[in-house]
Amino acid sequence: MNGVTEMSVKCVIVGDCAVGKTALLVRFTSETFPDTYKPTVFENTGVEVYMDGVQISLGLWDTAGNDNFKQIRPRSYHQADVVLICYSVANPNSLASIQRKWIAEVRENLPKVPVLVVATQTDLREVGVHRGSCISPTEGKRVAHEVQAKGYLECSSLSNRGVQQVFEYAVRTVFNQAKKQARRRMFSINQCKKEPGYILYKVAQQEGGQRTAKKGRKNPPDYLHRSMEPAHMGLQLNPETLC
Ligand SMILES: Nc1nc2c(ncn2[C@@H]2O[C@H](COP(=O)(O)OP(=O)(O)O)[C@@H](O)[C@H]2O)c(=O)[nH]1
Ligand SMILES: [Mg+2]
Repeated sequence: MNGVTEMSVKCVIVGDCAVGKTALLVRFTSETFPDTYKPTVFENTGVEVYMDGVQISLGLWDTAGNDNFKQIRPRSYHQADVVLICYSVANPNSLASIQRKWIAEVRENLPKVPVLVVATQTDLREVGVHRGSCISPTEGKRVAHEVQAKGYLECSSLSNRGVQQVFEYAVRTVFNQAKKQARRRMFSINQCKKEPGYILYKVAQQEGGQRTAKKGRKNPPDYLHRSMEPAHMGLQLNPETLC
């Protein structure tokens, strides 16, 4: 390999409560679907991935959507490279929240960082009580366009559709941004191939296809390990108000 071939990408995931943010991250990082609902306060994890021959430490920052955690979220936004704003196709309020709340909060903290709008729980278009009343891709794309998102993706963590593509798109977006701005803490952008036919490999898959959590986390940088417990922040938390 010539020159620098590593970079780090910090990806933050936000959106209303229960739209499936945590399930999306769990599906991507461990290739399972969490079968119990566990409210998120503030968590981050990291995976090593490859794209276009560049090794990427992809930091994934989960957040709690509840407004009780508004004061915590700026810590998640700090130095983010890309933000995923999620809504559930079965929950119109969660789509409205993107325009009413999320884009303003993200822009206040990260005026220039690329944002992607991610539609979750798309399996509910086909089964269950919401079938027939779910939000269409056209409507989701319209909102993404209005908030000037860099992209619109759809996925289902339950049926494992579109999940990998969400993170490929996120990393590619950061690549493109880095190429354009030739900026900060990254790497020699000349190492980045120009053709769009990128492929994102997790290290686990690159190294022989055995899926173990360990293989997917090869020496992530420090910040990927850091976990911020609410107790450390002097916050009084009521478990019933978490999401
Ligand atoms: N049908 C369906 N349910 C999902 C999907 N993703 C998450 N859920 C469910 O939605 C609820 C909230 O998920 P969670 O990931 O905790 O949402 P968060 O609050 O946004 O992190 C849980 O009961 C999940 O089982 C999905 O892709 N399809
Ligand atoms: Mg969560």
